[in-house]
Amino acid sequence: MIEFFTFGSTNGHKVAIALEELGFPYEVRTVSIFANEGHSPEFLAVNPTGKIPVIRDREVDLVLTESDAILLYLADKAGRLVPPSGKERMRAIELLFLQASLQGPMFGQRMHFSIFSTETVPYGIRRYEEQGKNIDKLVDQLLAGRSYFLGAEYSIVDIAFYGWYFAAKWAGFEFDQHANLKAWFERVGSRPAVARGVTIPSSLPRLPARKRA
Ligand SMILES: N[C@@H](CCC(=O)N[C@@H](CS)C(=O)NCC(=O)O)C(=O)O
Repeated sequence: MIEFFTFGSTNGHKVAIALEELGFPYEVRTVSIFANEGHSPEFLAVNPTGKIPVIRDREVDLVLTESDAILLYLADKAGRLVPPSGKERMRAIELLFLQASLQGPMFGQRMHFSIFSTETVPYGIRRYEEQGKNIDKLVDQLLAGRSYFLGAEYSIVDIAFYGWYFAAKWAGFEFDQHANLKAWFERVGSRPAVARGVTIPSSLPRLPARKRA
């Protein structure tokens, strides 16, 4: 059994989608970020960063943090949704690093400055909205001539990128002018496991109005 510490937010939804796709039995432990439960002594003992998602795989006594590391672990455990070896596997890992080091942090800062910040900081809004647009352009190029990031096969790379695109759309950051990205977003979103995953343990919250620089 897998214990899944999560919340209704982007990085949690990525892991929820993977668990639903792969069909592992799991138990949800909701950690409310809004109530600061991630910083309780009990949760900090599980993950010192205070962040979700985290899984505990009781079968092998493993606690794992970082959403993309968790996606890779679950896909390897199931033997599905990631190439098992060779150049294709390295490409998948390269794209997971790209997601975790570029799309996640930049979209996260954009969400912070344009939506959640209690102050209006025009430089922060401009910088991260610009970064977001550059990433949309890059992702559109990466998806040119292919249905999914790795080609014809849906994989955990799609799940990794989908989490933040789902939140971007929710927050009103449009990317429909990029035809490859738009078609991929709809293709991935039409999967039943994806539709379920973005509601586990709850949907994204209603957001404050978007700020303008
Ligand atoms: N790099 C981490 C980021 C995790 C993350 O930022 N989680 C957010 C929710 S989506 C969180 O727990 N925020 C609460 C906090 O930072 O205190 C991952 O990919 O898992």
